[in-house]
Amino acid sequence: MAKYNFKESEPRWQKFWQEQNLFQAEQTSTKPKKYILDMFPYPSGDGLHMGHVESYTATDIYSRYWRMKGFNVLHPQGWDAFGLPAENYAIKTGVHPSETTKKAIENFTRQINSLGFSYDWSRELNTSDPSYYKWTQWLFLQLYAAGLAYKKKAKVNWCDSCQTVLANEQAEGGVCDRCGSMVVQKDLEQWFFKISDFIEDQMVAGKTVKGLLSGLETVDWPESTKAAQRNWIGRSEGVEMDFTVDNSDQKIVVFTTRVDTIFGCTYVVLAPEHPLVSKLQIENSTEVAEYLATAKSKTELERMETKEKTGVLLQGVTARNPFTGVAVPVFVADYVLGGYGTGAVMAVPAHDQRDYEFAVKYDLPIVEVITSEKNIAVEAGQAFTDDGKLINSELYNGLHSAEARQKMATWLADNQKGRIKVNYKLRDWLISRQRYWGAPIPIIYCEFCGVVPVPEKDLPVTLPTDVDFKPTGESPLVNSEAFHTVICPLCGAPARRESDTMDTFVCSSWYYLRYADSENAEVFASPEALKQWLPVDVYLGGAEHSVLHLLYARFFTKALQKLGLVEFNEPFLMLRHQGIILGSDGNKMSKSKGNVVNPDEIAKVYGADALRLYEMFMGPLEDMKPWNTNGIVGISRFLDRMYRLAEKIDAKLTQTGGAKVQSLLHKTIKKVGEDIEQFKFNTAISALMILLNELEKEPVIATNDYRFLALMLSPLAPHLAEEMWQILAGEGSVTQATWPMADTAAMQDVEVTMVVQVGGKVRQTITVAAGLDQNAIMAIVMADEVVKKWVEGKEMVKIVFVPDKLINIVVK
Ligand code: ANZ
Ligand code: ZN
Repeated sequence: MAKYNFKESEPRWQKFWQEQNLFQAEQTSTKPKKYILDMFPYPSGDGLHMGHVESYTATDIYSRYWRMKGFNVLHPQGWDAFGLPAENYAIKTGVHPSETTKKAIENFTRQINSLGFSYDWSRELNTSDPSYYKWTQWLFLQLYAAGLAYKKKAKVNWCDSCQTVLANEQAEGGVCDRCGSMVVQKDLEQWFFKISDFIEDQMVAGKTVKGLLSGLETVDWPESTKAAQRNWIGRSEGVEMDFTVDNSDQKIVVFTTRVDTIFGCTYVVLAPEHPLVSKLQIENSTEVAEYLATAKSKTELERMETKEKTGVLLQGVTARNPFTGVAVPVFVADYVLGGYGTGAVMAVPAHDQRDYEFAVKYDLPIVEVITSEKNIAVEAGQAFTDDGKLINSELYNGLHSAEARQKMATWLADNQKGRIKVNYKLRDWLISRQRYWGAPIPIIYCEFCGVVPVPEKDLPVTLPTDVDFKPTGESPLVNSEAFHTVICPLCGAPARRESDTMDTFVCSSWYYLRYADSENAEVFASPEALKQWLPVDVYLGGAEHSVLHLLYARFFTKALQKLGLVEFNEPFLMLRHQGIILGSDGNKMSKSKGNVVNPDEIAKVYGADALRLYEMFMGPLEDMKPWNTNGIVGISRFLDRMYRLAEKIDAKLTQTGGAKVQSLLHKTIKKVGEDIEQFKFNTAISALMILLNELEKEPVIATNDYRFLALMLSPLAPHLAEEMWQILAGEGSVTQATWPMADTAAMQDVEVTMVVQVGGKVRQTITVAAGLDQNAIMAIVMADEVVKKWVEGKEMVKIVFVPDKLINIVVK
């Protein structure tokens, strides 16, 4: 038998699958459904990388497996096609982003098909296609009508190099997540989505719409991803309380999570942005004005960094502690942020590190009010920030922090000096971008009518082609005549179009809905199609999307549920991440390091099946793993040995080997199925390797047992499996065959070795069929010459029997 020729076989099967349309989800079906989704790729000019191959192989195995288990599987693919790289390329070269994108998609499609992934291409979508972004715009209008999309002037993250604003999530750590430049703050009119409305549960028409926090409890996601989302939302429970300002009718409202430390408050701090700073009677107003000017030039990150704290005392201003009535000084300091809580804090230097540093620098009193066993507070040169027992706190002395917080909150409420308050770090989602290659925001500004939504019948608002790509800080759309010549849909006066486009994350926040009904020209997806397929059963993608994309998609689903457009609350019931594949040198694959392995080249040398299997065999799916080209050689040999086992097929034989081989075979069938269901592909493959080793020891192989191998390999190495199926003259395609059932009877351990004791002493061991009962074992044992000798002439008092392990005959 010749060596397995993947070069000839793989393209042939790929063509066959496509011609037979084998992977199209059934529109009507009595089978149970499974919606298995990959995070769709941005079609970059670089083509597929090994990480794509890893996750697409995993979902492909999973999809093929569930099809064989009798499920109606939806496994679509599409393109997250808008975005900056194509536009930046256009700026450099003048090639229109739509052309670059089209080329990249062609290349991606060729690569994906060459690896044998079983996508339902009939539902392919492209976010930059007007037939798709028409619905992105339509959904924007629904959010706008419901008050969930709004425009406001705000301090926003601005990237000077990308010449656009960024969402908070794209400017983490104060750097642009696109280009790495420092982000600056600018005051600009921008569009926002009210993601903050969906943090907690809400009642809508008698039904609960679960929020971004509690919804997490209903999904099967990695704990670390749930934690990242909770952390980003940053729910914080505390109180707001009022410090009255002496000789004034003003009060300073502070937010604190540690009201239990109130007796240790020795001063109050306002953020530079706080409106009271300009309203209070300040004696040193020139000094304060200078300080405000320097604070203004700093970014939020610079302000939060634990560098030396700065601030200015507001001379002539004092405020009263609501509990003690004691007057404390008031500072303005930029370590307090204007955009969080109330923009004012009560400072407790003994128990808050930032306050401590500030107090030391400005020589302010430090009063301890919480103790622990080891009282390390001030002596150690830092604040004691844990909970503990209250001291120096009048009638609250002796209480534990948690108890004191409750009692104090009640006292504040009873005396109308404060209230329980929950704050969140999450800010509304800034979605407008001053760029070209995105979905235009469907809004018209009229001199007479104000902000006018584009009427539905005029959607999509398509991107013009007469644009110049040089970034100017305004969208390139601003300068397009064609785009702007518009009349107000309400009054008919000449009007102006919104020239910003939407963040590409808007497009990817709802694409999983569109796959249910991607051709529909009447609605974004019909209610029937949504009911048939959604929510997504299994979603796979990189852990780097733990916050941005996944949070936005969850928000969209919840908003659409509130609007009655979908009937579910969470878009992705089960989520898994694939680990990063490193270069063979252990570093992240990158062009600059020269350690990039190109899937095309590997597939050319070893075949698609070998590449697929190798990536799955490298280790647990979610782990970070270094590439090793030697590893794939072993895999390709394994595939060839599987194929050539056919040489030993004996058509007359009904089963291969004895009961031991059969037991291993059926155990393997069980294990491979269970492992695939749990995304444990590496252990599924090693089980098949063990089985192959055993089968190779047999002189002849039964047809039916070779058939089992073809079936088990079908999800994993689909091309080879088809070839093996052909050798067996199997019907049609193995991908349409039914997943084999393990025979539990055959799986039993066929023989066991038992210990025979007489009077508690080991006298013999016997090898017998597994599962025999006490009577059967006694019959065997009593016929044994050695045992006979030990019991002869004695009275049997008792028999101790442990099935398959031991029999002890107690004699007198
Ligand atoms: C007094 C206090 C005493 C505090 C103590 C902490 C420890 P999270 O958990 O992040 O919500 N804070 C409130 N608003 C702030 C602002 N705009 N800028 C900077 N800091 C602000 O933290 C809440 C705590 O952060 C609040 O509780 C407040 O300091 C501070 F021993 O109040 B605390
Ligand atoms: Zn008008």
